[in-house]
Amino acid sequence: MSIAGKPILAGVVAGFSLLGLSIAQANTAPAMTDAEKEAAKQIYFERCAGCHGVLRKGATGKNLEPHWSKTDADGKKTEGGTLKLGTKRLENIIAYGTEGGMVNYDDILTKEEINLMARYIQNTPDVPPEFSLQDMKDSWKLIVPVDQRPKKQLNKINLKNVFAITLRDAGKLALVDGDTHKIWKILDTGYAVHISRLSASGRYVYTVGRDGLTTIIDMWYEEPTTVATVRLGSDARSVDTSKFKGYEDKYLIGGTYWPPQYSIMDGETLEPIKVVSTRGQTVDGEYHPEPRVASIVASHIKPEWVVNVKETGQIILVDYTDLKNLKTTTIESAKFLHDGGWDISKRYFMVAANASNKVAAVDTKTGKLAALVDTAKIPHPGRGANFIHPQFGPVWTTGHLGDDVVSLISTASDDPKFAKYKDHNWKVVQELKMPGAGNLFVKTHPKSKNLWADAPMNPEREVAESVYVYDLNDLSKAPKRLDVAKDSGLPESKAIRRATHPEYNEAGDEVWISLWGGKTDQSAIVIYDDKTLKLKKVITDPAIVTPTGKFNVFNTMHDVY
Ligand code: DHE
Repeated sequence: MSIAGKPILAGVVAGFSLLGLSIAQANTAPAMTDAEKEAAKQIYFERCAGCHGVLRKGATGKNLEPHWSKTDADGKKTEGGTLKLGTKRLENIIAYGTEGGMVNYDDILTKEEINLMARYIQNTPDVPPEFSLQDMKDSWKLIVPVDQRPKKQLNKINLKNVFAITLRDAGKLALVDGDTHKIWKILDTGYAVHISRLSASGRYVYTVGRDGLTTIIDMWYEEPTTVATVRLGSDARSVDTSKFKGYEDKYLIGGTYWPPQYSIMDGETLEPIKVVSTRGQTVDGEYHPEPRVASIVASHIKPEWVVNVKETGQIILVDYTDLKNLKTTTIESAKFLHDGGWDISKRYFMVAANASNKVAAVDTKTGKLAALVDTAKIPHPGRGANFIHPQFGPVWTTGHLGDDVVSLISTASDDPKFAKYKDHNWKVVQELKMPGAGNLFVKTHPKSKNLWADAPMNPEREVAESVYVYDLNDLSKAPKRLDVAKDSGLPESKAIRRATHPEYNEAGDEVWISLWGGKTDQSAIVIYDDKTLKLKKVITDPAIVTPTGKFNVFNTMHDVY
């Protein structure tokens, strides 16, 4: 594993360049059998497309086309490509990673698979088929029509404190009762579900798999039941519902990586209604054929969704009051847009433009960009964390994949009591030191005095298996390290078990952490008391396979973070 800013496998990485000089550069791609190509295509989709793109034009990851050339603003032409790098060098990069942030795959892929991938990416990219509204309609399965569903809640579970937990490599979702800490039900979903979001009423859970399979689960039955599914495309990451008054549970929107588009569906049945392409111009004025839809969020103050388009750096506000005559506002920001969340007032949406080391703040009241904030390297907020800083007023927080800090950004407020902080708005007002780079998620809660940060992508086992807790009453203090792997009581494993995605319960007094082991390792959900930071409970079960994201119903419904 290698993360910018950390001296990882330096000898190996230095070896790459020496090796690179001595390798004869091939002009033609290595031959592959049809069976090899099929196997490589699947691995590419599961492991590589997220960062490098289906067309391999690069985003978070580098361009992986066999040959590319570009001319910068000064007219300087540069050329490169996987053919120039050759099989040996590509094998080394895939196996050991790079200092630029490419992770190592030597503990995930076999030597043969690494060789396969090194050869595959020297061949011309396969272009997957498009996916039309008609394709969506053909994939749609209404398992239980609305009039045959329960008319009232048939179970006694406190639905607001249920956690929807992604079991990544199992292709399943666990619903866990937050009051009793007992697994309520494990349901089949799409492959490697990315996120779950809640309907405005809190009755339905929506999930989307990387394979684009979207599922609606009804929690009013005695046991949670999947009532409809639909496919959005072949590669997807985001969904959200319509949350504005009068539109509760009416619509669902989903964003796809492939094809690059967003789709609008009926919120209770998932019946496809509309598909809109995001292909177009980047903020730099170039045409992009694969601008993928990253985060999507529903506004609470307008009948709108905020749709963040990764490669173009354009943020689209989609007004859902009249789907036949769809009104959208396109806001220029920076590349490549990824994840984000609301500020404390829920007027500004804060989204990471990770390759630009910036966070864009969108003013959803005026429909304009409020600011582009410079930050440390590769901000990765998840949805971020909001609190009132004693010196700087309201701040929104992001961690960084590429730097060893957590950044606090001052956000604007309509509340006159915060007017005195105006000069700080849209600036990083404080950076909290982390033990290294590789953070993915931060979290706090209005009732808490703690800020939690993980570091699952850090190459050091000790760091990746722990979480760090800052005391909001005294941010000058170093964070407290909680060794989640050790606290889980599980036997040591060869692979790193990454501690990730802190999530509060409804009351804001417990924090749940996923201990994300390998597919065949025992994983766990480790729960801490937020006040004492003492271990409260370990949920472990053979069914808890590779847990990653966790979404508390109440906090997700109301965007509490
Ligand atoms: Fe995520 C959110 C994309 C890898 C766990 N991830 C998101 C969002 C996007 C995204 C666009 C925002 C969705 C939204 O809010 O609507 N993630 C990607 C990738 O492209 C990437 C880098 C590579 C890939 O192939 O998918 C990627 N993500 C990962 C992981 O490896 C993680 C750690 C484990 C996993 O389950 O795959 C992971 N991503 C998450 C989680 C969220 C997320 C838990 C939701 C955070 C939240 O609190 O809302």
